[in-house]
Amino acid sequence: MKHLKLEELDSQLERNQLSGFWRTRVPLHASEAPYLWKWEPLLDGLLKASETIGIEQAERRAIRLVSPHLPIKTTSHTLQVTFSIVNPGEVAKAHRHNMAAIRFVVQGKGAYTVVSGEKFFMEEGDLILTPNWTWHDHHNESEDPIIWLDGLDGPLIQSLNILFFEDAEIPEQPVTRQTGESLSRLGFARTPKRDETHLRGVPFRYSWKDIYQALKAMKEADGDPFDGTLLRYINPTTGGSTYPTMSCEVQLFKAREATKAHRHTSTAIYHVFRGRGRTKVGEGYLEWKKGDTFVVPLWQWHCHENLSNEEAVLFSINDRPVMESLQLYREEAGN
Ligand code: GTQ
Ligand code: FE2
Repeated sequence: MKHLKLEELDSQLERNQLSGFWRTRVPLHASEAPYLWKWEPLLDGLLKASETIGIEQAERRAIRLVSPHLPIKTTSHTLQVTFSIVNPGEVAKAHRHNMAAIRFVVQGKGAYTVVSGEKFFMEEGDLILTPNWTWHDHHNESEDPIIWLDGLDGPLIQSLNILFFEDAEIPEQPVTRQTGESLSRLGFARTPKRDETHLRGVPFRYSWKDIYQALKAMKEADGDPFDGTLLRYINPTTGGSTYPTMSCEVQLFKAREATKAHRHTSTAIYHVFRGRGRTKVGEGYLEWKKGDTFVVPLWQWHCHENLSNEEAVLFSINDRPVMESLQLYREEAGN
């Protein structure tokens, strides 16, 4: 038998859409650099956009946080954070998509989002859920602009090539439920009726007043050595994570509190709701204060420190539910 040269073999395989394992190696996990977006240029951009871009001109008047360390324009490889501004009198028209989204209110009050026929009013610090495939439109009938953080599992959904999106036929969906109905129906007790769509997460509002009261009450107990006083926003119908793709969390650090380092296979994006401090990621520090947003990529050692004598509060979203459901979640404590 004629001895085939390696190059000839490779090109013969290539012509037939085949590839020998000796040619390429599958890339292993590559550690990714963290990044922090400061509040001032973001706020400036939002205020300028609110003057120059009509709400009808863009689907949403939102500004994306783009990591310089990723091949696509997104905040992390699984999660996206954008900030939206809605002026008094404006309506951001109804649509739905199979990305799950959250709104965390940063500035303003009295606006509302309609999700699946229910109005959810927005005050600073409130968290409002629009689960995958729920209709949602935003309204501002207050006197002042409102700004909120949008968190989405968009990059994950895109990477699975399963992103679907629909505009509603009418710009404002009809309001068919009482305000507060979801809290009454799901927040305290539940009938045993099964509705599989609840597994995707439920339209819901977690009021800052209630969350802050819970944080205050917990603060007296010992905090977590890695996370301070931390709350997870659970799906009230399952007791599980906010969404199957995303967990929302909030944590409080007491004056000068410093946490121990750990690392895990989930990626988190943090928004500074109150206070100032720093987070050590790998060998570097991200210095943060109110309004800043930062990403801690997976498997990076990190620890937090409150640098003031006031309390500090971080709101965050992460993809831990994805890693857990795929049996890929792993965590290590530092020294
Ligand atoms: O408000 O519905 O920032 O669908 C990105 C996609 C906001 C929204 C974003 C969205 C929305
Ligand atoms: Fe949306």
